Amino acid sequence: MAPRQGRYQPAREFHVVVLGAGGVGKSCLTAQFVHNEWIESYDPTIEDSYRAQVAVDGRQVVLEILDTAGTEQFVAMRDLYMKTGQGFLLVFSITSASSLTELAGLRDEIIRIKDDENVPIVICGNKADLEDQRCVPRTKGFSISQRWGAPYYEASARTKTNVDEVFIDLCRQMLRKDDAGEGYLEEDKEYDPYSISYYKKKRKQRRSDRDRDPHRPKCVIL
Ligand SMILES: Nc1nc2c(ncn2[C@@H]2O[C@H](COP(=O)(O)OP(=O)(O)OP(=O)(O)O)[C@@H](O)[C@H]2O)c(=O)[nH]1
Ligand SMILES: [Mg+2]
Repeated sequence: MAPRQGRYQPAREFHVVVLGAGGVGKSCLTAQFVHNEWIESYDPTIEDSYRAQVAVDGRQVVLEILDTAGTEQFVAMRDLYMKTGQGFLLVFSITSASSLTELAGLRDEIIRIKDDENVPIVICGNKADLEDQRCVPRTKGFSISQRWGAPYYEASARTKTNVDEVFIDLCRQMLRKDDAGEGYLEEDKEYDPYSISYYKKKRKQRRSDRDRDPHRPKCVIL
């Protein structure tokens, strides 16, 4: 690992969870990002994990990527991986309106389980190469992105369009969050681990910091 500005910077390690309905392309996006390969066949996932190392703005990041099952059958495992996940890639297919609808429930669950409205999330409208089969207008993805405060990318695992970009965006969000810390610092004079109002105040503060952030989520289209 190269030292940066004369200082040794260890690689940061983050847990990423790829979520979305069955068949939207979660495994294909992951395979393109991790192995640069395109998978034509459909083999429903139970659960797979991958490790990948990437350089983000000159910093080394190691990702532990959990490729989850789109089928409801394995919902019981969700709580656990939502707890461990630090960044979430919410995938739908632009050819399926219901796959987008499903994401709302997943996002609610993430926020509830992590008890944090500022969890790093990227919304990914996959299969953008199938424009002639599009069922979800770009504007719909954009308005959800605005509402959730999470960036929206249209991607194609088939043509490897915006695949690296979605993972890199997630890395940037996780790095930013990690650099900023959670704000629950012992040095903080008001710190009280048993006070609900303390946590509420901190959450409000984080929200207004996010609003002032010049790197606020954006909508990326092809
Ligand atoms: N045209 C096109 N097909 C895609 C794309 N991404 C995935 N597919 C196809 O869609 C099918 C399902 O892809 P998967 O990546 O296995 O879907 P998944 O979301 O992992 O599905 P589950 O594991 O069942 O949740 C496969 O046949 C892929 O070849 C894409 O960007 N464009
Ligand atoms: Mg899969």
